[in-house]
Amino acid sequence: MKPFQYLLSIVFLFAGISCGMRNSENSEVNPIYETIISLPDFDADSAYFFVAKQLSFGPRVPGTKAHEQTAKWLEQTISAFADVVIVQPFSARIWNGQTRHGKNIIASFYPEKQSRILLGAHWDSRPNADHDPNPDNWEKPVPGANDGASGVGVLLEIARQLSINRPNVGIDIVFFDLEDYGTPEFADVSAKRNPDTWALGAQYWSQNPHKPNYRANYGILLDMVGAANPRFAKELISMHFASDIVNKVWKTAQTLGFGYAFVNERGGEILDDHYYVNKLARIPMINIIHYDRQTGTGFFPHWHTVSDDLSVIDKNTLRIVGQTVLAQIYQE
Ligand code: AHN
Ligand code: ZN
Repeated sequence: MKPFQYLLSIVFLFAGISCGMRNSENSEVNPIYETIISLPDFDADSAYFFVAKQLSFGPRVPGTKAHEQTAKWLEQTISAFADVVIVQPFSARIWNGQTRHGKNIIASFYPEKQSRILLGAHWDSRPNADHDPNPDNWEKPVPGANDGASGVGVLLEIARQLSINRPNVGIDIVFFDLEDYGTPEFADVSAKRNPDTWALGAQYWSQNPHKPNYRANYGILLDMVGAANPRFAKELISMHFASDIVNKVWKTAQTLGFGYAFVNERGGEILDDHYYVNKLARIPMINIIHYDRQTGTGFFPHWHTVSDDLSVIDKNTLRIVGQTVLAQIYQE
């Protein structure tokens, strides 16, 4: 894996000089007119490998051996890239009153820097494929290739890039656990009334950050960022708490040529890890999440089915999301 670099040149053209740059004798361009930002090249093959590796353990359902093995591998892998890694164990009550044990995994880069960006994704997979067209599959786990592993895969590749190229800001990557243990569709109505059964790891971290008084300028959550034909509309909880960040990140994506996916449209209101980070930790965090009204569920076609496996992953989708987040980080 070569640390490819390319230059993103943003040339500010001012009225009056826009037609005057062809003069060969007087060809020195005033450097203030040209900002050159060196932008690392996101490696989608590397991100894809990280997604495939997560799936190789089996569904990362809390309480299973696959979950335990994945936690170990995640900690090991990100430790090779980060300055500090903290594993945060916690217990949480799930929708039916039972207890589950989870682990948030937090990796910090340049921990001495005051100015910080928080990146997140959930690493657990859902125990119930309750949106599968076949009811026999509702009690089966979701492989969670797009729903979970895609965001983690993109962030692991970003972690690798951060170990090679030093940004101006500090970065914290949080892999949230127990995002996807929310009340299943087949539960009775009274159980479904409690919205706080989702994002249990993010709820815990937001009330117990890995560092006391932890602050970040803003956060970006990645959820379902690996399926084909991606459509990232501006999610409404993100717009409520951090519209300036949403608009900034979408503009970055559009500048890179990814406007076909990062559309200037309002999405749904999606209760996800970022909601609790905004509400409880009071850190403005946005969610980049595949949202598509056409599919019925609002999400990608295989959402919460047994078919959310490696075959749904599109390397180009991983690339455009990863490159967008990298561009945002290295512009700060
Ligand atoms: C709800 O369905 C309430 N929230 C979706 C959050 C989610 C589930 N993200 C991935 N899986
Ligand atoms: Zn899910």
